[in-house]
Order: sequence, then structure tokens, then C-alpha cells
Amino acid sequence: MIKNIQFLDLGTQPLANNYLKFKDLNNKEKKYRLKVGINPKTKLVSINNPISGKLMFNDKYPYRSSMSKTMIKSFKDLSKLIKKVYNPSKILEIGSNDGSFIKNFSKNKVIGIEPCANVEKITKKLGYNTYSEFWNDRTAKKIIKKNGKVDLVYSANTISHIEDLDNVLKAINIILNDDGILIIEDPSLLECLKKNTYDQFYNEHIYVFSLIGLENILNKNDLEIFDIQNLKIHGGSNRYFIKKKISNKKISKNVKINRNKEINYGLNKISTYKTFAQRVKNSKKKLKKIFVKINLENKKIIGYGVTAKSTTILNYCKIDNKFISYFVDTTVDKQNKYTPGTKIPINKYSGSIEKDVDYIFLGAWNFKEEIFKKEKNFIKRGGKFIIHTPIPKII
Ligand code: DWN
Ligand code: SAH
Repeated sequence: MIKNIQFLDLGTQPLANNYLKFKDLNNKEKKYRLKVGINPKTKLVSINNPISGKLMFNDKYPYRSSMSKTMIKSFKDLSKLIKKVYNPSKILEIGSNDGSFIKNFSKNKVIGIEPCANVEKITKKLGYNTYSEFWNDRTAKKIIKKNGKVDLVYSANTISHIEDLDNVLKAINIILNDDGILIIEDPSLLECLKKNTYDQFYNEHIYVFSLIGLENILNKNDLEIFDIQNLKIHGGSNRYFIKKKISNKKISKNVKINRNKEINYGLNKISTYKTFAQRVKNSKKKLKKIFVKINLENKKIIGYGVTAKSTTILNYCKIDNKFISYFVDTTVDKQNKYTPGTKIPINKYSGSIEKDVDYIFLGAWNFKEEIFKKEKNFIKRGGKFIIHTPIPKII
């Protein structure tokens, strides 16, 4: 097996979504070294030493897709497109979370796979056909036995979380009809490098996909991309439309355009990743400087949106509860807990920002537009935001 060439070291990191209870604050947290590398053959970019999915995706998983209007709208728009263009009779979603996508379809048409039992329960209670399982060839066979094959498989922000991509694709090949469509959506490596969003790397994100890397692994598994949409979601994502090689479908010119974009930027060259790593180091210094300066001025900073991504930023830049008074977040399962590693209290979002807050650090920078719209009053009274992308600054 060809070894990854490492280019980025993000230090030791706790599990990104492991929010701490008050009683656990004095316990030692388990931390993992987070390094990022590229496979020189496949061009896939991944983290070193992936952690077992069972440790991260269990019955305590706090993330809920439905916490942002942006995501709800994105899933709704895609559902409309799917109905209009492909009109599938059976759909499978891998990583269905709290049902934000499958809720757009009638219950007899969709199947959801969601390993986190606490989250899967939400859709099961609503009457959806969901399974609390990890996606692999065994699960595929089980689902076929009960439901038959499907015409469309959709998976957003999930395939990048599974180490054994060959098995994921094998399982998809088993369940998908020969003329079926696979739609995969994940953050784009190109956008991550362009915007210095190194926080896309954390223990759940085993891969950040480029088109050129994904194509290699799909090709090996008799699958091919026939179209791509570039989305604004999560700071820049790609939605890949994929078919079995044996199926005849026109390949859109978008595929070549995107491939050339990545090659022109240098995603096939190690030097590109080394300069990115240098920019990340500079970003760390710059962000820390902003926090230190505001701290010296005795101004109050809070965080907005506790994200898996912000776990990487805060632990890498060593920004802890001395710098950020508390976070606000709408996710019930994150509230009244503390951020992993940096122990910043997480409060329930009360509907507005407290009067004594001077600065907001945007943990959920990917929903900047949505949050700015919501926090007009804070902006009106002169409140400022701290953001780390594309370069750390106050806005
Ligand atoms: O890939 C993954 C993505 C899809 O979701 C998972 N591995 C884990 C998770 O990553 P994340 O935590 O970085 O996701 P988000 O979607 O950027 O998280 C946004 C957070 O901000 C949520 O906790 C909800 C919160 N939020 C809020 O409190 N008020 C968000 C908005 C828009 C708001 O107005
Ligand atoms: N699809 C949703 C949720 C993304 S969060 C969205 O785009 O908002 C990542 C999800 O992947 C979690 O709900 C997690 O439980 C799920 N997941 C992780 N490993 C998985 C696996 N092996 N099979 C299926 N789902 C998995």
C-alpha cells in the first residue's frame, strides 16, 4: 500500500463532537494527533490514523442537520430536482441524520441509514423507514432483503466520514439498479485550500474530497461521475452525480471543467499542499493575535455555533475559555455542556445577543449569511464578528 505524504499537522485534538458535561471537566480527555496527508497515487487527501466510527457515531451524537435554514432549503431544492429529473420510485439516503432530506419524500419511497440511534429514532418515530446501522456491504444486503433495490442513492457529508471507501462503493453497487443514480455531496478540497478552511479536517472528516481523488476511487469500483454542481454549502461543496459505468448517460462538460480547475490550481502536486500548510500556520498566528488584542482591551467575546470545525480551530490555535466567555447554539444536545479540549461553556441561544457582548467568533462561519440576517440588531449596535476564513479578520 502506498503511504500518504503528510503535509499538515493540526496538533492533538479531542473528538470533535464530544461536548463535555460539567462533572467531567476535571477528567483527562482523550486526544488524538491530527495530521493530514495526500496519497501520491490516488490523490485522496485524508487524516492519519482514523478513529473507529463506533467511537464517534453512537447514541450520543449531538449534530442535527435541521439546525440551519440553509441546509433545510438545500435539501428541499435537491429533492425537487430529483423528483423532476429522475423521478425515482425508491431512494436510499446514507447518513440521514434527523431526516432533513428524507422528509421531502413520501414515507414509502425513502429508506434512511443513520448509525446514531438517538438521531435515527427521530425519523423512525415520524414513521420513516430508517435503520440504525453503519453503511457497508452487510447493511446493503439486509436492506435489499427487506426492501429490494433502489433507483437513487443520496449521501451528503457522510461518505467522507467512512474509511473503507471501496466497501462503501461496493455496497452502493449492490443496492443500486444498473440505471440508478448515486449523488454524493461533500466539502470541496479546492475550496478548502482556497479559503484556508483547515478546520474541515477533524476526526470525523477522514477525507476531504477533490474531484480528481474521488474519480480514482470511483473508477476502480466501476462508477463514474456524469455531472457536478458547485454549491455554496459548508463553505463550498461539490455535488457529484454518479452512474454505473455500464449505464449510458451523457457526461456533462462540467466534469472536465471542474477537473481542469483542480489541476490548474495544483491539486495534483504536493507543493500546493505544502504552501497551504504554511498559510495555515500563518492563519493560526493571526487569529491568536486578534484574540489576545481584544482580551487586553477587556472586551467580551462569545462564540456563535459550536461546530466540529471550531473544535479544530480552537484546539489548534489554543483559544480557550480565557478568550471566549461562552458559545451560543440552538442544538439542545450541545447546550449546558463545554467545548471539547477548550472547555468553553455552551449556552442555549436565547433569541438575541446579550447587551455586553462586543465580539462574536463565528464557529458556524459556513452559515455567515443566515446568521448575519438573524443578528441585525447586534450589527446595528456596532457589534463585530471574528472570522478565520479566508484570512483571520474582524468584520
Ligand atoms: O460533516 C459534518 C457536518 C455536516 O456537520 C459532521 N461531521 C458534523 C457537522 O459539522 P459541524 O459541526 O462543523 O456542522 P455545522 O453545520 O457547521 O454546525 C453548525 C452549528 O451551529 C450547529 O451546532 C447549529 C449551530 N447554529 C446555531 O446555533 N444558530 C447554526 C445556525 C445557522 C444558527 O443560526
Ligand atoms: N447527511 C447529513 C448529516 C451529516 S453529519 C447532512 O448532510 O447534514 C454525518 C452523518 O454521517 C452523521 O449523522 C453520522 O451518524 C453519519 N455516518 C457516519 N458514519 C456512517 C456510516 N458508516 N454509515 C452511515 N452513516 C454514517
